[in-house]
Amino acid sequence: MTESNHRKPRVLSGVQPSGALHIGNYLGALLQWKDLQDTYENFFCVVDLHALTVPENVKPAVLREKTLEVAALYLASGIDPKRSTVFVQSEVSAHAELAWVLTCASPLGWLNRMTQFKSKSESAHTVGAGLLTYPALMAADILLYEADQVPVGADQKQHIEFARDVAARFNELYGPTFKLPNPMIPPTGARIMGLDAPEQKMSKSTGEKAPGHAIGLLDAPNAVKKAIMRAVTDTGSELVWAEASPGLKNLVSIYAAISGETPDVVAARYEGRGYGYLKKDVAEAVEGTLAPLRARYAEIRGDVGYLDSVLDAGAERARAVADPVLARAKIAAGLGRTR
Ligand code: AQP
Repeated sequence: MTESNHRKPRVLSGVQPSGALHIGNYLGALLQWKDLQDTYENFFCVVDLHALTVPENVKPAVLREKTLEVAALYLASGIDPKRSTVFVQSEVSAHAELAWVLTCASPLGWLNRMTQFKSKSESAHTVGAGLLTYPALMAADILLYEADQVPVGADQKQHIEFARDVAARFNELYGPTFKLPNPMIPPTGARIMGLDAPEQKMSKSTGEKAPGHAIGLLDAPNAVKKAIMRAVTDTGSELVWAEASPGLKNLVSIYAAISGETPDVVAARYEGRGYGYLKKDVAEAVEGTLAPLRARYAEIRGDVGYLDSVLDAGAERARAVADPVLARAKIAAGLGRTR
């Protein structure tokens, strides 16, 4: 842990290639990643091992394609591979190896308490063990890079607290080994709700099944507009911010996260006006963000070999950081013959 005193602080984050990325993933995660690139040393991975936790949801050929899609969306969102290390989690074997070591250090009670496990296991056809031990894999992702900060949406806060707790437990069991990470959650856009059901978080997996739930980053302009214009609000017709329903608050949050204003400032402009004005402006703001992103995405996917070269170089850089940390953890735990 000594070299960490001499380097830029580090950031690690990732997205699962478990479906089509949506505006919540963008506003909660990707948008903040982009702005961290000059201040931090950044590691952004496509966490494909996590996408296996509900295997029925992602067929192998789809997983391969989604992995490339997510990586290309990172770059299209402004992640610069010269300043940030972009890689695929399963191509750096230290993640799976450390995940086992941390799974063994994870009390079952802690895993059982995770709200994401509870909600995902309710809807899963068969509940795989990986769904339960997912936070230990996520802890491995973070701890391998000695990340200082983990920029995520609000739903991942509990998993980062778990990573801190398991790191502290490992350090207690085997001596100081891991640095404890901190969550970095944006003030606005950290929890974008489903457009069809604003009491539920917008999620990739629900978006795959329910049209009108999510705004996909690669959705066609008319689909984006339609989803926003049809977003569930309430039976009123003019905005009264003090009494706004979850659906209206969600639309205002989306606008505020894109414009960089606070929700109160945005809402003040629409106070007493019909919901249609707000929806129309949200649709324009979202399209203003997505149009250039889609164009850049098409360029990246059209440049044969470019994405592979970025991911090959990223995996190599990631291994150079992760492998020594894994080796240190294995020695600390008494694994293998090296002292
Ligand atoms: N609705 C959301 N609002 C704000 N941020 C969100 N994130 C997810 N949903 C929202 C953030 O996006 C990043 C990537 O998430 P993930 O792929 O690791 O998994 P997740 O949090 O479980 O995301 P989804 O979209 O709900 O996917 P599925 O349906 O596959 O589980 C994280 O930083 C997350 O906080």
